Parts: sequence; C-alpha cells; structure tokens
Amino acid sequence: MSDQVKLECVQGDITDQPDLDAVVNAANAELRTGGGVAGAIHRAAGPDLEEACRPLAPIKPGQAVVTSAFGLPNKKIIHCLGPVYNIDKPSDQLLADCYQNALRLADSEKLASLGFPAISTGAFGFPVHEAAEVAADAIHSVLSGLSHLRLVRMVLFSPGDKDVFQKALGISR
Ligand code: AR6
Repeated sequence: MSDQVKLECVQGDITDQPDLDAVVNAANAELRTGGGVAGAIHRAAGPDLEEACRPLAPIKPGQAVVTSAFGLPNKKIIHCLGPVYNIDKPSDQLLADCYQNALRLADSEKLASLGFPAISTGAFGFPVHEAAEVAADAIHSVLSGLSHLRLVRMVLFSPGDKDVFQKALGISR
C-alpha cells in the first residue's frame, strides 16, 4: 500500500541508523569489505559479517542478498551490487533492479523499515542526479506491492546529495 509507506531523506551515515530494521550495503561482487559504504558497514558489523557473506558471493549487478547485521544496530543488512556506470549496461535498469530487489527482499523478511545509501554514486561513478531519478522511479513503482515495509529512508553522506534525492523523490521538506 503505497500511501502507507513513508519516504524520507536524511543526511548522515548508513552505519548510524539505529531505528531502522535494516540497511542496504553498496557492496562489491565478492561481498567483502572495501571503500565507502562497504568499508564502513564491514568495520561496524565486525568480522562475522564477512564470514556470513562468503557462501552468498559472488552476486551480480542488480542482485540483493540478506544477512544478519552483527555489530550494526539493525536486524539485517541487505547487500546490493550496483552497476559500474556505463560499463555494466543498461546501467539505469541495473540500478533500478537494486532498489526493487532490496525493497522486495526486505518486505519478504517482514522488515518494517529500510535505509539506502546512494548506490553506485561513489566508486562506481553514477552521476548523482541520474541515480536519484532512477532510485525515485524504482522505489515508487514497487511500493504498492509491499505488505510489511512502512518506512524507506535514503541516507546521503553529503547535504547536496540529500537535496538532489529529496527533490527526485518529491519530498517537500
Ligand atoms: N553512509 C552513507 N553514505 C556513504 C557512506 C556512509 N558511511 N560512505 C560513503 N557514502 P560507494 P558504490 C556515500 O563508493 O559507488 C566500494 O569500495 C558515497 O559518498 O560506497 O556503489 C565497494 O567495495 C557515495 O555517494 O558505493 C564496491 O567495490 C555513496 O555512498 C564499490 O565501492 C556510494 O558510494 C561500490 O561503489
């Protein structure tokens, strides 16, 4: 029920969202630690996360898998492999797949709240305006099919990215 799902954008750190049931990792194919979001999530979750990820890897662009959150203050982590911009094609569709697969997986896990970083906009080179439009369309298009999710939060590292995502999602504040 789309009118029952709240969408919001905040500026902050994806590893510091204790009120969310789950957060999304902008992962690498091997589901190992790395830079950016993946590094921050693995550092905060601890070595048990890498152990839990091993049997699930490798994943493909657009795919989403779930693990426990270990040392993170959430129940679960949903790991998505975003596309490398203009190398994994079609990049827009693969990025949309990440958002949609993550939302459907969270809902199938009966999670009520999920936080996303701006997948693919760091090391993978996606322009933030384009990524925000793709994310907004992808999120809006699956909300009506979800049963358990009540809150979707975009967590952006920079204030500028927060403004871009807020506008794309049609959030006035
Ligand atoms: N919380 C929220 N957003 C963050 C955080 C954080 N703690 N840290 C960075 N960002 P990236 P990608 C922002 O590179 O483009 C990794 O090395 C960041 O400013 O984490 O999907 C993996 O191992 C940017 O806007 O993800 C992969 O190999 C956005 O999150 C590869 O990078 C995504 O940046 C994945 O690249």
